[in-house]
Amino acid sequence: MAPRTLVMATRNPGKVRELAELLRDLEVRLLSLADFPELPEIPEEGETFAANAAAKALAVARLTGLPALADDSGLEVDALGGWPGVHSARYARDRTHPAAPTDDDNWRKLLEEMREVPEGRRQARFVCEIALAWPDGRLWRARGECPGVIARQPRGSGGFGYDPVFFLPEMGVTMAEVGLELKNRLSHRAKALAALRELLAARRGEWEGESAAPA
Ligand code: ITT
Repeated sequence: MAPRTLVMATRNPGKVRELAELLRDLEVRLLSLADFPELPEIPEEGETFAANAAAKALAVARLTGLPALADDSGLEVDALGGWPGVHSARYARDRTHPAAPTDDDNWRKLLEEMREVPEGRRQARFVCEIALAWPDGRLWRARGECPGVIARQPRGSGGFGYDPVFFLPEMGVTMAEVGLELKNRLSHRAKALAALRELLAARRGEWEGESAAPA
């Protein structure tokens, strides 16, 4: 029987680390875009997480001929009208930072934008849309959210992206302080993947026999 393989359609090493751990129990060979250096950049021009995740998963499935799992995610901050949202990865890009900003550039800009926002109005949520595409164009998707508030100072060194400034009030720590195991129990990514696995388990007959069996 051919090896069952799934491509994680991402170039973000933080996502690869978390997804690989979340999918560890599956009998699936996991690849990521690091294994396909020749693939072109896939433009993320959608206005929603769902549209971007679907576009990434479908493009990578078509280009590799393998089932592909994409994650489009970001941070929605109420006081900023939902920004940075789908712009999260490029939030700090401007004339002085024309190249891809680093995670630190992005959260520093966020703290600056939030400087005048009082306690009690700093609610935010991480959002993750997961899309799983087959090379023939079939697509499955699911969403997960994780609520929190924007801290005033960064804390912690785990995770990636905005984790150091994303405070979890019930736990009294930032997402960068909880460690991979706990993050993978409460994060937006973990919830989206759990929802996808439930969907796939409920509709097993529709994909069984494919080259990846993510349920
Ligand atoms: P790929 O498109 O290659 O997957 P990317 O980093 O460009 O990588 P997105 O367009 O989905 O991915 O942007 C996601 C951004 O949202 C990411 O760069 C972080 O800034 C932020 N983000 C998403 N999930 C996060 C998490 O779990 N913790 C902290 N920040 C997160």
